[in-house]
Amino acid sequence: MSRVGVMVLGPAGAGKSTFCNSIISHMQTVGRRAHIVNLDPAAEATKYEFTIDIRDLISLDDVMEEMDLGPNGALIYCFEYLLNNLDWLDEEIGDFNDEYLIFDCPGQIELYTHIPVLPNIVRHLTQQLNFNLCATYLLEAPFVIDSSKFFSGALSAMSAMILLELPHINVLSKLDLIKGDINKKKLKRFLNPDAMLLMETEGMNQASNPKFLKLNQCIANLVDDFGMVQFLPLESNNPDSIATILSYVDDITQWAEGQEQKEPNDQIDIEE
Ligand SMILES: Nc1nc2c(ncn2[C@@H]2O[C@H](COP(=O)(O)OP(=O)(O)O)[C@@H](O)[C@H]2O)c(=O)[nH]1
Ligand SMILES: [Mg+2]
Repeated sequence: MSRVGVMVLGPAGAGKSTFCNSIISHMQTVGRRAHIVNLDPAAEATKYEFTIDIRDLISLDDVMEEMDLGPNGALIYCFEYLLNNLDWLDEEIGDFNDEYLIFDCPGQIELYTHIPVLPNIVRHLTQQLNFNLCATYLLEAPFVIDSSKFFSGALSAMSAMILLELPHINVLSKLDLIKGDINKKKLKRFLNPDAMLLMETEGMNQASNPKFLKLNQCIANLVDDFGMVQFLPLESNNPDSIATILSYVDDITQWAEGQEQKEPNDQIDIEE
């Protein structure tokens, strides 16, 4: 029995739900069966229906009203409730063998760090339900091509990678919003970046406060050492971009043994 899935992670607004829809639409065109599992209790309606939906177990609005909590407190409550009722998830997932499950996750970082609910759910899926999972972590390209934000984004991706202990693919989303050859060239440097070079070329060695220089260098070293510096480009409405990312996910989850990966950077058109 093989169960395969992809966790779609990243900050709120990074394009996770849109990406989930693009994956399922692509899979349907190539004749593969896939389902979206919505783990975001605050999700809005999307084009494709959720096959499994945390909102059938617990609703964020109900929790906010009944427990008199704000949205973040209520979100944490919802996840703690899910953790205490994992048999609900087991039952919902039930017989989805040999079909792809796409887990659309909420973006709040506290679900990884303050109380490790997402890591616990991931552990349950991999250890109890025998899932082969791959994590995709989305960061918005227009945000990340500013080098100081690149490092903070890379750190958030790294903390998800460390806490979830899953094979991990970093994705730069909303590539279509990067306009002009200068920005596109800049983007290429961030897809496969040399952290130390970025420090120098982006002026981070001349931080306004010299006290931060050492901190900046340590962060660049850390990003470099972890070797998690590659990002795949994503344009949600471009089928080639979805196919490329899926080829990596398939490779990691061993969906299709021996499948050749496409070269991601070929997608960016730059007139030299
Ligand atoms: N231009 C552009 N906009 C996108 C893309 N992906 C998502 N968006 C937009 O970004 C916003 C947030 O997307 P959503 O998928 O809801 O983000 P989530 O909070 O991470 O699930 C929505 O307005 C989307 O239409 C993309 O590839 N390109
Ligand atoms: Mg969403």
